[in-house]
Amino acid sequence: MFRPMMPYIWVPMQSLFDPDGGMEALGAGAVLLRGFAQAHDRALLAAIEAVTAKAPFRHMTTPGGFEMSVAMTNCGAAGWITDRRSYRYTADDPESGKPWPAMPKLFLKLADGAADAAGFPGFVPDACLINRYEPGTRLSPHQDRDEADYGHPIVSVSLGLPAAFQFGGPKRADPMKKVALGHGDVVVWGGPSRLAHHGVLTLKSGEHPMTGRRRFNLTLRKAL
Ligand code: MD6
Ligand code: FE
Repeated sequence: MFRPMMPYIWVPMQSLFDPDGGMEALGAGAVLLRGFAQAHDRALLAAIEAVTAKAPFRHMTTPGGFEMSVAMTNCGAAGWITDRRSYRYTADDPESGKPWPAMPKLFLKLADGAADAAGFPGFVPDACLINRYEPGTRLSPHQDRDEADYGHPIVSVSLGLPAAFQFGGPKRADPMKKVALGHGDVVVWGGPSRLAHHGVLTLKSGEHPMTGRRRFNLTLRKAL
């Protein structure tokens, strides 16, 4: 079957996850699927609760010695961590010494559905980083480059308070566009955008009916 390679020539498709068919191109290979995860919000939040009961949120330290304001945990065969040594993926949660909790089936289903809608069929992530933002926290611009194969896309799911997401290019100096990510929004990127710089500006104060004063982000990757 013919699969178009570039998002800007794609015709928006309907799917179970995306009744409105809302699709916006952020760049070559990068698509924002507005509200794609909304119908599953309750189940996603319950799955986050179940994961964090086993692997609680924590503030990790960068190799440069800074504590991250965003709290993080993981599920899946591999989990992304940072400490004084390096940024890397581990099979075990360093806090417990036990394997990261299993990836919930719903995460796999959502990741595959979103990647497929964005033109990357057959995406099977083995790592899900879960980020928790509170008002005043931010994530400085970075590239996701600790994965073995940049041929796989990344699927990112936002829940709760809205965030201003910055999306740039492969060079740090490339201009960044700002895009609002709200509850249920999903971003998929790969191909020419896989190494785009991106970040999250300081979360504004607010109250979300389902998450209170918090934003959650799931970043699903094929790391190994
Ligand atoms: C966030 N997201 O939205 C942070 N990385 O809270 C990311 O760092 C990210 O959304 C790679 C691909 C998609 C992302
Ligand atoms: Fe990232």
